[in-house]
Amino acid sequence: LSDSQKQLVQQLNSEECGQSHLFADWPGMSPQDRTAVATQLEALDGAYGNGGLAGYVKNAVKLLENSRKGVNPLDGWEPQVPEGAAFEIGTDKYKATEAKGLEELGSIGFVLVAGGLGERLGYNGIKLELPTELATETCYLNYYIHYILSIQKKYGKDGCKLPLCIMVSNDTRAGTEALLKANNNFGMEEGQISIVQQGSGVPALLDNAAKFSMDETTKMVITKPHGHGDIHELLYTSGVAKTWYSEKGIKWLCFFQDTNGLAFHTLPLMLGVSKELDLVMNSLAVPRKAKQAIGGIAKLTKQGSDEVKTVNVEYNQLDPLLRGSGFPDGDVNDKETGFSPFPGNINQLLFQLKAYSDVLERTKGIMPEFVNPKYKDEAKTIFKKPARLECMMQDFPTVLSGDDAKKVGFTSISSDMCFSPVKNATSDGVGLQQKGTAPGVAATGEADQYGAFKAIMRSIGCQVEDAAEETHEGIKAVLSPQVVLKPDFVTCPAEYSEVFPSPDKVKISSKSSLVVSGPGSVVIESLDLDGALVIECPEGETVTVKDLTVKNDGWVREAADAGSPEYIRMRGYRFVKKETAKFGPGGLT
Ligand code: GDU
Repeated sequence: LSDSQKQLVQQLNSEECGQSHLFADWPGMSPQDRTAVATQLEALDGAYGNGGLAGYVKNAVKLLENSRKGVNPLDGWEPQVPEGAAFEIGTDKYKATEAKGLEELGSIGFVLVAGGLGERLGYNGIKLELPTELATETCYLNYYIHYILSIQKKYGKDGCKLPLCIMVSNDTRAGTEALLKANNNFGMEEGQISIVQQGSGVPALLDNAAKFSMDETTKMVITKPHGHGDIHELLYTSGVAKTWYSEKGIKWLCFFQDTNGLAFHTLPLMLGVSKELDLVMNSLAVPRKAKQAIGGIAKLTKQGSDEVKTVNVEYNQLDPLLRGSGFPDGDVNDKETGFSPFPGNINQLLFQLKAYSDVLERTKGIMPEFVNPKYKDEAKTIFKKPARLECMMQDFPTVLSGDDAKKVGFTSISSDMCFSPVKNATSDGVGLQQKGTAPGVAATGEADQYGAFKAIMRSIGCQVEDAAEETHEGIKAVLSPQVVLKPDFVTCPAEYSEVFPSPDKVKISSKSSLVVSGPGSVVIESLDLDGALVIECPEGETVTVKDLTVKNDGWVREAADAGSPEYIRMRGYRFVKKETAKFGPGGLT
């Protein structure tokens, strides 16, 4: 062992750290096996920024003790519904705020958290490679990058490259890198993407003394993920936040998740709100159904003081907090609105980069942690399965201080405009849908993307019919017509009036499919569509659609079978493209 490894072993072996069980079998082990364990411990020690493994034990013992005693970290805080800005698509208020945000769109950096395994979804690959919808089969990573490149071209200063940082984990790194490589970074330049990796997790804990769980055969420590809150520490240690601010002229930071195909329609709106209200941190929020697995944003006031913070209360903590503070029914819907009074956090966050980066310099990006052990006994001394400390990225307001702590708010809009993740296995989604909660499955993620494009088109006056709901694998969704407007055609509602200058002359029937992409300039003046139409325009060219009527057999759906690929089986249907009209600079083909 190296000297540093010997020191670490000694430290962990000490009574204070209480990990001697890890080394009990060392006398009989080969030097190679011992080195392997010591190397793992050293890596875990280095990866835990909040004091190495000794710090981890100390923090865990404290949090486990609080959990055993039933101490609620939010005890003594009174929740209230916070103030924020709520919007509806198509209103003047929406347009005015979005217009303010558009001015900032060219100075934004993007952070994609994609280290999660997606256990609830049960998909075998990385989630970023999943198709967002079946009309074009564009995968999530392609969609995100294509969007960033499109706003860079439209709103960036000459030669600017809007940066993207992707947080991966041990589970997702290889898949993410392979996907980027196979597709030449989907058009981004090499230096434009930074990849940061979460540690390989933190030790799983067996008991209240924070004894590490160990694999009996290899004698290695068993680890579990530490949560998406790691992103802040990584943006600090990698220097990404600081470099983007000081060298790349980036002013805003947008955090988003791995499978939300509606992530960006409302980005300029959010930017407008941040600018107007001078928000250091702005969370995109949606009306939340009680008990839905999204946190509630709450304004908390410390009893007997004027200390106030606006923060996400995670879905498992909201009910006990409410019950303990004057809301005896806990997390329930408001009878009038049918929604929880607390806006739902969808973890799409927008920060002022300067303030954010300054906080990182002060805190090194360390987030508060929590532990959630499930106990077997009443005395709360035996765990059903090993626990671990976790942290969440939306907890950032807890490390803000002074004036910054007051500059936290949210932008709320109905979820069909901004949020439809693919997180759940179809069978679980069926149950959620029956309860009236968004199922978060592949089919609804797809339907909602078409739905958002259609809603924005309707908001400016286009005539877009909707077909009846279809049911596949027990999930109900409106899958037709399919409308996909690529970001090199339009990136946000403000642009729709430019590309549809006479919206009342655009008619799309319920059995239609419309896919429009640039990168050249496309304007749709008048169109009567009853079938499938794909409009494409190469760079430097122009396409004007005028007096065009298209009627054909279009695209239909057929049931998936056992031989279909996994991304099709999770939907239960596939597309059969019977007939497609194509329109380009030369007209109809
Ligand atoms: N992720 C990581 N590393 C991790 C865990 C997760 O990068 O260790 C990433 C995932 O890849 C994903 C994002 O973080 O992109 C969110 O992860 P989950 O989907 O597992 O998160 P949850 O559904 O548990 O909850 C989070 C927030 C909620 C709510 C919800 C909305 O904690 O408050 O906003 O997302 O989707």
